[in-house]
Amino acid sequence: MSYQVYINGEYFAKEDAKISVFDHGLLYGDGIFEGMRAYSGKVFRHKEHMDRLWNSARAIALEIPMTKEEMMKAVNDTLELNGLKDAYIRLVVTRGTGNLGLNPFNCSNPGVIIITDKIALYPQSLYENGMEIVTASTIRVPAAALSPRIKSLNYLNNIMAKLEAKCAGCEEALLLNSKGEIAECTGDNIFIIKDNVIYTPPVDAGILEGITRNSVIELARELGYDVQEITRTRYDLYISDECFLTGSAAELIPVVKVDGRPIGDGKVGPVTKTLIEHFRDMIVR
Ligand code: PXG
Repeated sequence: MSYQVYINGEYFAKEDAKISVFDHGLLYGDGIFEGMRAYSGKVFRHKEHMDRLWNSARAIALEIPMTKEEMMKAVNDTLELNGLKDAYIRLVVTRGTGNLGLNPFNCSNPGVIIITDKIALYPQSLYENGMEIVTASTIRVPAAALSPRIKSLNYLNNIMAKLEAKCAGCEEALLLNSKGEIAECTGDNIFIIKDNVIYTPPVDAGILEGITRNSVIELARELGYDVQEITRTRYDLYISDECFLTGSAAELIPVVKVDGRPIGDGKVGPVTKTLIEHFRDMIVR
């Protein structure tokens, strides 16, 4: 089905939504993005996504040509124009059109793109029965090379790991950092539960600070769980009772097998179930 896409203040039918081949977003992956969700017409953690986008922009010295308030309005207008209440929103800011050559200062006019669409989640069966993941041999790009906190258009690191997942017959892969510690999955953060304590890697492990991750930490603490943001290794994962992933697209999804080994008893655990239930209450579709 066709819908309208926002590009630099104008709307185009999906088929006609095009940008220049000289945009450095395409030529060099020079740009940033956000993936957001709307539930019942309201963007989930809208302000937090704007703050992260603006921080990503600042980190790559990219000036977003509008204010956060204007951007939020553009997102809401695009949702409304397309008659969407429950949706996935892809917000992209590119460096803009330049010439051949890396120099970002040769680019004029950063490009702002807003795509709103129905969301294709993982199959429902994975939410009920849990998913299987594998550890990728591709390590997460170290912060000293390119901070994973920047949600940049350079996703090849993640895509290399996603290829490993798909080749192993899985939907997701776990990336370790250069120290061999657990970082995150290709498009999701990871949580591990042992003896009723919930663990998730700290931002310093070299991860994207997920908006869903942060809201699940908050939610779990409100429910009285002990949540610890500390470094974990695969040892901790292999001996854990439960595991789940978080992301704007995936929401909360249980993991029941890693590297061919069952986690706990290989079934979706009680803490994960409780959190999924409360997360659903929080988002109110
Ligand atoms: N880690 C990485 C590397 C991500 O890209 C997350 C964690 C979760 O963050 P949020 O803020 O969404 O809770 C992400 C974001 C997709 C898709 O199409 C998903 C993401 C990024 C790009 C595409 O499934 N997840």
